[in-house]
Amino acid sequence: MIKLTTAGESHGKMLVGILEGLPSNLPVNIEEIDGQLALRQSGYGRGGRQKIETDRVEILSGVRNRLTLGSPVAFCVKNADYENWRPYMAAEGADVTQKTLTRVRPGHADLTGMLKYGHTDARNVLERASARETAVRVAGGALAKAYLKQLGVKISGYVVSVCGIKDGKFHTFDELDGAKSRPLFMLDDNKEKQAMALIDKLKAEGDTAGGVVEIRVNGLKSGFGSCMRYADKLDAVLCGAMLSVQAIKGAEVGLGFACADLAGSRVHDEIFIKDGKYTRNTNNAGGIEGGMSNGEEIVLRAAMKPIPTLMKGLKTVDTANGGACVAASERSDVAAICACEIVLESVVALALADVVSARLGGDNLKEVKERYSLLP
Ligand code: EPS
Repeated sequence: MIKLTTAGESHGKMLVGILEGLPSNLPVNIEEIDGQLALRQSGYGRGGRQKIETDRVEILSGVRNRLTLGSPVAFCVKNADYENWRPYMAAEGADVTQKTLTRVRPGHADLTGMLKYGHTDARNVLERASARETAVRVAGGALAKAYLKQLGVKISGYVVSVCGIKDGKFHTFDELDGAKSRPLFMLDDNKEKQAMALIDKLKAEGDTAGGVVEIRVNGLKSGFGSCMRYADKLDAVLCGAMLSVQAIKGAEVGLGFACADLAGSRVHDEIFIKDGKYTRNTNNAGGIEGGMSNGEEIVLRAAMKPIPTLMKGLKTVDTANGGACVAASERSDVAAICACEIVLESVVALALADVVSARLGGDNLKEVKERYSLLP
């Protein structure tokens, strides 16, 4: 079992992760983790906070001389903004009469969290609900990717659409890498320019945008997941992981929602045999049949809602006095779809690493690789 636990508030001292279950002797490349963290901070449409932060991972335990020990890997990503927030956030004593938020934002965790946890200040909710938490999921995800890479399993993706501006083309797995050097991680130059212009317009209007991200898993052998236990169905596990990411409201596999509108003959991938190997000419199933990987590329898509902090503010209620008002906003990202893409790759890597290790077991990397190599 490979499991990540995270802790930390957006303007607290740091974010912390503990990743349990990695085998020993897995090479750990800190520069690679930092590279993923930098990608998570990149992308057109980000707000002022990213100018303050330069995220770096610090490994606290579980790794010696760039190799895992088999013990839990603990790590942190510090919040540079904590220096500005220490007087209001410090555990040892803070002024909680300042930086309060009661003009609760529609679409954020503010109101529901206040009611659930018994707070009169949404600050106590939003600090943890913030997508800042995803920084340590990306650090953990980089370790999960390193584990999967040892088995020849690679994860990549790109931004399919931003606020309805959609790249309708198919891209091969090898083409996806090119997305990371582009301003919106889109592969269609023309659509990306249109999306950037739309982000500029929304920014001027004090509004925000979401989008759709596609994640692909390449090189996974068949048989991961289960058709026997519903909770272990690979599609449920991977979509659940994606839906755990802040702002994700939809998830699909392969043709996804589109398959509901088509006849069976246009949906199911016919099976052939070539040189003694089963093949398919299409991949509408997105690499998962009966809750198990079928050896084809896994194709996942997730929909990110627009960020709920709008500079123009939506109508809401001030919980301090019950009066109608405009929701709070100090600064906001207009779009964080690139960050979302990296985070989705990371959570898919973490969930898949867990599925793989549940099937293979193995205390050291050699054992894991030998067991994987024995699978058909
Ligand atoms: C977030 C609000 C913004 C984002 C933040 C998520 O932060 P702030 O309130 O400091 O301006 O920038 O995301 C990050 C800090 C990050 O690193 O991704 C929210 O409310 O969810």
